[in-house]
Amino acid sequence: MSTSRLAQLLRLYLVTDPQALRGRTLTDVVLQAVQGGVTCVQLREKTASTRDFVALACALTEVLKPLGVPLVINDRLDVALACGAQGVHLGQSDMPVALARQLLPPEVFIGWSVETPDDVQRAAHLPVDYLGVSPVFATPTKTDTATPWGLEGLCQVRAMTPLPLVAIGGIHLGNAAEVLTAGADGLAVVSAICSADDPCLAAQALRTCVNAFL
Ligand code: TPS
Repeated sequence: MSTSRLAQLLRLYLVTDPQALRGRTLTDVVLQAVQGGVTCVQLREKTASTRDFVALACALTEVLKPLGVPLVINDRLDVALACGAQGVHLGQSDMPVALARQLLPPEVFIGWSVETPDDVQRAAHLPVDYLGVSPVFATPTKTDTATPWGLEGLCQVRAMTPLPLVAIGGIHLGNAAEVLTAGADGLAVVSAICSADDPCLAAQALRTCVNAFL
């Protein structure tokens, strides 16, 4: 896939968290979010059994494939392979990306979280397809994060790499425009959509904001 096509697919990127769903099912929230205009979905399960993770991934694949929305699996290559996901997202303490590249079919794209300028420099020599600039702002959703980049940090990352950049961490409608202005190709959110009263409306509002930057 070309870099510009991938950047397009990452414009409004929903990352799931079972704890953010407020009692609703994952599939319901994902479907509403896609109706609202989410362009990519990452399944992120930190405590599920492998069996449950695979079952969820397969269920989401069935829902998303006909809609043309790519599914990305967080951390677990085996789960991605089992469900035929389009992408894998890896953090700094996950499987090394060079090894992941060897294990995955060439059409499966790989995203990598960058937490420091050193990480961004390393990415230039690694087989990664996009970077997650993480976290841009402090977030209660993930508490084991590095120091936030802030908008200036995001601008610096933009200047350092031609790779598609997805900004994540504390992003919501109120700061989305400045995050895009700072150079992100896409917005990745957990709580702004998963925990919204109406995930469809929340996604719609964010998508309108993203579209204004097209
Ligand atoms: C594309 N990550 C960093 S901050 C955060 C997560 C899950 C929570 C954001 O929650 N980049 C990508 N995917 C990931 N899973 C990460 C980084 C890791 P909220 O939007 O509620 O602030």
